[in-house]
Amino acid sequence: MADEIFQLIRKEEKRQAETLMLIPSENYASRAVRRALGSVLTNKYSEGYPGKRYYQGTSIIDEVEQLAIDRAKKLFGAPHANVQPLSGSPANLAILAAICKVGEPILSQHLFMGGHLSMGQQASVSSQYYRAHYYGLTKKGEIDWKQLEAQAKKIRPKIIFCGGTAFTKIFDFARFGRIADQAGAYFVADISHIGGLVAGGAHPTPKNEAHIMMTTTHKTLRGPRGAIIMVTKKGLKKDPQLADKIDRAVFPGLQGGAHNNNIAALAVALKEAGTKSFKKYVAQVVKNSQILAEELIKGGFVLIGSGSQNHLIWLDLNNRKIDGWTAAWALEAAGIIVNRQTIPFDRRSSYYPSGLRLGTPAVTSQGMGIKEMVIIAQKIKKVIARAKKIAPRDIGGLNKQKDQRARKKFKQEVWADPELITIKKEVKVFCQRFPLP
Ligand code: DSN
Repeated sequence: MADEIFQLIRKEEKRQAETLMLIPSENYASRAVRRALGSVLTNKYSEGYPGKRYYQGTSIIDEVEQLAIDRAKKLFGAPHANVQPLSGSPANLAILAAICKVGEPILSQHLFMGGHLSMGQQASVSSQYYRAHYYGLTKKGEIDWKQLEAQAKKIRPKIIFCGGTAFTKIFDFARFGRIADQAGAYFVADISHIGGLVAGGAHPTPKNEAHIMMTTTHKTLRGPRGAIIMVTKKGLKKDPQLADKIDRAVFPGLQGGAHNNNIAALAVALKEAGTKSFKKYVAQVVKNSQILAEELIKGGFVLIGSGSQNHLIWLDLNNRKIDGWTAAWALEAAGIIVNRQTIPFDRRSSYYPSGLRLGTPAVTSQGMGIKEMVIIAQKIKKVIARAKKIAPRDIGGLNKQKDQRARKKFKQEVWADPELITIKKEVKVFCQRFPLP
């Protein structure tokens, strides 16, 4: 009998194949990427960088990492790339450590307005080491430029971050760059969500406006889990030592041995991302997201930003009289996987927020197009209407104990709802037409 873990992997394969993966930060890596991830490169220690290692036996690892670096530099048009960060949060911490002294001010998009924990949010260590200030979004889902400009003037941050986990518009990198320049700050563009779109030309690049670009590698870029920190020409002009500072902050500052199997898989993904078919793929991701957004609006949903200009759709469920937690569990029971998300000026908590976040990178990797987006929007509408009908009244009420009891009951019973079971079966048949890589 197979080991329990292999049985669980089989189960997860089945789950992924039979459900609609609409979490905007997830994707399906290619077989070639997964083959490199599962390779013998995981056996090797290689602290240091190509040509300067603290271990013997690293000549091949040097070639692998150099190839990943060269491909990253070429794809994103940056003179320096570090491919060792284990993920986005450690990458942002490395950037902070490279640029700021402990206690210096930084400025980033607020977590509840789509920002990311790692850029100085309260629950992250980054807020203990640096004096974090925030800007938000307007009700229309635009960057609140007035607030950002005022904050930048007032606090003179060392870094202005742009990017996070939820934003549905095209980033105006030039405006971020100008504000950072006027404040004497470094402009760090966290393009984790849109890394693949930038690489494939479906979103403008910040390479001329930012001093540093950071992207995770497993979202729209469709690689293994990890991150790349890139120093731009502008960054090197501001500080010729910036590339060295970043490298030293990653290793030995924060990390030890590089994850060589990941770096190899990243090199494979970067090659794939340079192809014509990847360009086509990211263009379709955006088209699909726009259509899905339009169909949801037609279905009566309110979208932050009134649509989608990238891969991400941000629903405000207030007019549906249901919260994001309840909607997300009902959708999962129907085989549709999304995640809950606070909305700008949310009156609820981040655990039980008012919104949902959806995205099209994964379903587009499966080969779905416009026709399928129309069907997905209809299914989402049906599920949320059903969830509203079957959710106990006490959910979201003022009585905390009753609320918790009602949520527990809902989470247990939602799987047995006949209407949701029927939709789940339909979703399974629908997904089988689009096999995973
Ligand atoms: N957790 C990621 C996301 O889902 O956007 C960000 O790190």
